Amino acid sequence: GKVRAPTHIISTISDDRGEEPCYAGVPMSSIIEQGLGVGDVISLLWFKRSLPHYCTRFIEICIMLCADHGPCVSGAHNAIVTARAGKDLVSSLVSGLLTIGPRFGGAIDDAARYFKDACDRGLLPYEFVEGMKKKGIRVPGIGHRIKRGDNRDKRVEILQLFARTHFPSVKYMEYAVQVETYTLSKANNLVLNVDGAIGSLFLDLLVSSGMFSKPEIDEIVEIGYLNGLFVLARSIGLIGHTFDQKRMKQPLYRHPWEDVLYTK
Ligand code: Q5B
Repeated sequence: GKVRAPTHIISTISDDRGEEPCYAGVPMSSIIEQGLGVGDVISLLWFKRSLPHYCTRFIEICIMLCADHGPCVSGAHNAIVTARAGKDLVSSLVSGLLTIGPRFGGAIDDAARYFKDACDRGLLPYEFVEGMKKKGIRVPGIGHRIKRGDNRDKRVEILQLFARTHFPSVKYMEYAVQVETYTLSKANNLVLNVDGAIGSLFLDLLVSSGMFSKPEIDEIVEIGYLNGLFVLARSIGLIGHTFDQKRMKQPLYRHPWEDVLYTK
């Protein structure tokens, strides 16, 4: 009989061989005809399943809220400087994206990992925070450069309100809020930030939607899908900043001497 030559690539999320592309088995035309949105497309291509509307709406809200946070944050600053050096769109975009990491926007996966572990082990918030301090690890999802206990992040409030209204359970978010109550008692800048809100709430979505088995949830948290939300969202803003600089024909950026401490 015929023997199938071994393939070099295995792919399980999309197929372009038929009349139209399919995402996780769902034809493109069906996605459009049903009036689905980008949250549904992310569900199909990242999670390989259709999710209930409140889940896809939550994904879309995360994308909208994280699309930009002004020109002064690390990613936008890099994109602006790169665009002003005359580089192309892709170079400016990736220059901004490369700043996303444990301090800036890329703390979502670690927030989910640490909040899940601490909550599942039944650690009291102070035990968790003090344990992290002993290990010399900053609590991911806690702390912000400009947000404070008396100047909360509106994005966090919007996400929390949506989840409290639509999610079957917000157990992990409530744990993160208890952690924030404790960290705020130590310093006013140690608020639950947007990374921590998304990390804890996505755990709630995974666990309470009933759409994922426990091994699947553990795998998602272990692989780290959630920083992808910030990367995807902030790309929108970084592209916007690049166009903005090019539209204004901004010259090469040079940082002013006065703003550098030259020392020996
Ligand atoms: N301390 C975010 O720090 C920041 C602590 C902490 C325990 C903590 C810091 C941090 C964890 C990572 C995280 C996501 C670097 C942030 C984002 C998107 C964004 C950005 C935007 C957007 C800020 C002062 C004192 C020190 C520290 C202690 C600080 N954080 N202790 N756990 N988590 N967080 N990142 O202001 O005793 O004086 O030595 O690493 O979740 O990126 O808008 O800007 O949309 O673009 O530089 O929102 O919190 O504070 O370093 O001067 O620390 O607080 O140990 O204590 P800062 P520092 P001490 S959201």
